[in-house]
Amino acid sequence: MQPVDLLLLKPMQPSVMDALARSFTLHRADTAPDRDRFYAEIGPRIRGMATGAQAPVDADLIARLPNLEIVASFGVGYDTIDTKAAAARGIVVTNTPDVLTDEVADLALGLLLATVRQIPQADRYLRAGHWPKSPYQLTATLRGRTVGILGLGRIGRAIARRLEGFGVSIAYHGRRPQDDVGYAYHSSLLGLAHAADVLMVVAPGGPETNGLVGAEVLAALGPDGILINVARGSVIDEPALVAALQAGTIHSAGLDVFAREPHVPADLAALDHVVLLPHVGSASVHTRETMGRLVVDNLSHWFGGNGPLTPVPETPWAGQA
Ligand code: 8YV
Repeated sequence: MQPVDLLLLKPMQPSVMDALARSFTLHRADTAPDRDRFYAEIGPRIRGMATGAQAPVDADLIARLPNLEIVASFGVGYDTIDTKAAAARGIVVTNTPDVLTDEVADLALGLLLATVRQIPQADRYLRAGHWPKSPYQLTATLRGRTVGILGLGRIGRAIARRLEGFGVSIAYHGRRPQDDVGYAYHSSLLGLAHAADVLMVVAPGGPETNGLVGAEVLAALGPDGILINVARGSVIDEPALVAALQAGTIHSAGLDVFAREPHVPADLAALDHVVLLPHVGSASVHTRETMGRLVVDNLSHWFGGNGPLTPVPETPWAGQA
């Protein structure tokens, strides 16, 4: 049997490329000299796609692939994939949930501690040789804080479980209260921001959450407030955040994600009271390898006739019970 033709918009990590190349015929869109010609020639042969969050899969692209059956995405968030256009054609989209939950939750806690206690700043201070002259300045504290979690999904819950060990109060906002947790529920984000002095953003990206954390929410968080974002940059109104940080209407921020990655606004990078990371939430060797295996396994299962392993809810497939 002929191997299935698979489209890649960009190269993926070497272990994934090797595993895919063993089972599929790979076609790279990014190295094609003439994109239109590439899609005209190769498009009809493509039955599967492996992709990551950096390359959007929009309705136009989907339309160029008339025999596409599955899009296997590397990552839990799939806001760059037009799942509506995929569902309309019966195309299954898969993501990589669960396997990165603990890794991202660990990073979120690290980022929170780094931001409150100024760990990177203190490191910079030591390396600059300032310590012999005077001790590092005293910092804010996590003691006595209420952490408000925006989005109590899998990762939000893993963060909350870790926070329990830190002795802070935990509250959350989401579409609905969840019966099996004892944390305080707020039916509005503004209510949560008033009640909390740390806002931990873990909500998915996409049109529904675009700019959700704006000037009003930041003002409600208050001058001691700390914003942590490990979700998507789009959830935050970035110019409003920069303005709040510059004016001191919030205390600080720890950000792993940005609105236009890998570009970080110069105004943000110029501030010393923020901790900025280059989207590394899931980026350990262990977790990225596990995510990569799940991408490959989703494709192998599908083309082996066994259905997808981790389809997203927006794209039910014909064989689903
Ligand atoms: C990855 C992520 O950085 O899973 C996600 O949604 O944002 C990260 O784990 C990204 O998807 C890698 O391309």
